[in-house]
Amino acid sequence: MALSIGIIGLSQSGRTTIFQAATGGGAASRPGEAAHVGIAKVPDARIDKLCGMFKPQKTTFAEVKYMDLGASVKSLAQSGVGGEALRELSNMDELINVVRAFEDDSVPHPQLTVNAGRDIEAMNLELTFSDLAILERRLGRIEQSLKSAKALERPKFLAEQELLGRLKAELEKDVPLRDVALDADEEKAISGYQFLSAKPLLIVVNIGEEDLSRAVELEKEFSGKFSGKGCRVIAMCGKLEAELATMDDESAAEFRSDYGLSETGLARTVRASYELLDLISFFTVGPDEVRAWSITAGTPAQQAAGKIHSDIERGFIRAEVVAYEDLIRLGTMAEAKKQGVLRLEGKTYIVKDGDIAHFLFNI
Ligand SMILES: Nc1nc2c(ncn2[C@@H]2O[C@H](COP(=O)(O)OP(=O)(O)O)[C@@H](O)[C@H]2O)c(=O)[nH]1
Ligand SMILES: [Mg+2]
Repeated sequence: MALSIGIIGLSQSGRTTIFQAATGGGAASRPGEAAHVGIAKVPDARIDKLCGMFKPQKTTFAEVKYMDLGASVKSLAQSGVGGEALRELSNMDELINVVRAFEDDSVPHPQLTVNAGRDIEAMNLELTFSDLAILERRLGRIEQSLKSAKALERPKFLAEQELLGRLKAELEKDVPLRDVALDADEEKAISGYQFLSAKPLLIVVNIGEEDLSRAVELEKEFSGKFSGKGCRVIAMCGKLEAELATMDDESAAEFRSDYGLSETGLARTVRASYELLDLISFFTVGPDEVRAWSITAGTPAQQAAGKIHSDIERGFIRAEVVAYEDLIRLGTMAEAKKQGVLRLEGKTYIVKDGDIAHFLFNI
């Protein structure tokens, strides 16, 4: 299943502009749905190289699903029957907060003035507020349950009450839950709540074209102030990215180099998203298809094989693995084999970013 990323932010901050740049402008809203959903291919130069080598009939990039929610968290909580939109947001793997830093008199700002730092803090507060409301409701219910709970059930409720109470105290100090140290059991105990402030957050500072020459500097400045565990900041010009996304590759590259940009905004966004989620890619190759697969760093080979098909995971025998750099250096699979860099790995082998894998299985 594709990784899903929810785009939030104040209105007129450039959410739709960036969403359209990310999905090549081709995203259509699904009928009956307020939010726009679009799939973006995860750009990866290694796939292009592998395609040159294997000339496959089909090329499949990893994919990311973006959802432009078209609202801030607060308005999501207030609108929507029974918080439907908020629930949708809480199902995302990651959030992107688009923050306006561009000056443009023709685009009204809901806060009247442009102040990216203020808006970042305001959205962080919206996330912690939303979580606080969920926590308080749950704590109220636990209290009710404790009144009539049987002796055997009490420890479970009391443990949850203690944990949620601790989280509540942090939220009240405006600390997002991703900053709270929890052990594995506690993580598991709260995972069902899908707390928004616990999700990885990518802050995209949407700068104006006139600030492009200072993009790196601005990114550093905002990163220093706002990045942290599970939270990163990148700066880009949404409007320029959206324009470049509609051009053919050659002209876009020319424009890009004029502006001193080496990579597309999408590539940077996706890479940052990947890093936040601790995702890596491995590849399968052949004349039929060259394909990228996303897994969490640290995934063992057998489980990685399950990404391709549950049968391969079930009947896993071993994996033939070669590192991307080795294959490119040697030019062919046959040469990789001859030079001894094509390895046989067992089910507990930890798959690395860029591994080219072929799984042998038997069912
Ligand atoms: N000057 C300038 N305008 C932008 C930029 N990004 C978005 N806009 C404009 O700001 C307005 C609001 O953008 P939109 O993406 O619809 O914002 P949303 O409400 O967050 O979805 C549109 O008129 C965009 O063209 C930018 O980087 N620079
Ligand atoms: Mg919009």
